[in-house]
Amino acid sequence: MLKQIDLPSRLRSQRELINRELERAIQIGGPDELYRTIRYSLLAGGKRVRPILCLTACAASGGSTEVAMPTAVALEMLHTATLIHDDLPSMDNDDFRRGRPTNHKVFGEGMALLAGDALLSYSLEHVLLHTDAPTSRVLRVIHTLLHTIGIHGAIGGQVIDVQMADREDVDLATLESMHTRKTGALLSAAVVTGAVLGGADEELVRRAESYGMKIGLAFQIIDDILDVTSSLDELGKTPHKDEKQRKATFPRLLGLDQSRRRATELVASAKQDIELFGAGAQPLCAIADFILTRTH
Ligand code: GRG
Repeated sequence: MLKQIDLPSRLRSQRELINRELERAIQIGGPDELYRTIRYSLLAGGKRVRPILCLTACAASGGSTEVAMPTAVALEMLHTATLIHDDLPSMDNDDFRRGRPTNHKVFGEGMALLAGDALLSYSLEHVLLHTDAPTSRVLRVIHTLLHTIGIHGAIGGQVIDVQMADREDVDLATLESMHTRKTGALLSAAVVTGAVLGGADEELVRRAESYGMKIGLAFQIIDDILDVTSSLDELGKTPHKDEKQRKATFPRLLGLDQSRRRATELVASAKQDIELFGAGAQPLCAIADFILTRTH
């Protein structure tokens, strides 16, 4: 019989560890204003789901926290870069993020753009400079991260998002394709890079990728649901934004109940994908369940 995991305290201690590492990783000098702009968004809280997934997948594959930490930190930098850019007036045009005014509201659009760019390039540099692992694994991590944010990942997904604005005829396939790129790809990359650094074989990496894509889409469905059902205090960002912008969302296309059912099915299927990890699957399953029950 497997020991039950105390997920809340595990998440809390991993978040603290990651926050300490982020604070350390970002002491890089450079222009003061850029440094302040980066810190403002990177150290503003956040659930740290992507780095936690990376550390957990690495441990499930037999690797150490140390070997995965530079990539875990890089994933949070990349995620923060996408949030800063996503909030810009030319994109989603948001005023609040992580419980405070968005980056461009405080530092202006130019600095916000540059902070995102700087996080993007520095994240990859950080992995290269600090990962103590075989070169082939480090190169695979770098390739996975680049692919994930590039044309076939977050940037490609954002293009679909921009093109979808004001369109009333968006179907479920287009919506899923966009979120697979925008949200699913980075969550999946977190699990894949963790597994690669932990020394998982190809079959396990494939399973990790499939699990990551499914929990990534479920994460986005819950995000859409929370936009309808939560408050600014709970979310740390503006609620009912999708409705106001007449955006295509899962609740709009499927309704709340059906959306929740779809997320539940995805999580159940993701958990099956990783059974091959044996005992190591348990914390990954607990994180998948957390994604369904999260309140912000
Ligand atoms: C390459 C810099 C760069 C950008 C690519 C702008 C853009 C193009 C993509 C946007 C991707 C994006 C922001 C998707 C939304 C993903 C999502 C559900 C974010 C919320 O994540 P949480 O809930 O946030 O984990 P916290 O604050 O907890 O970290």
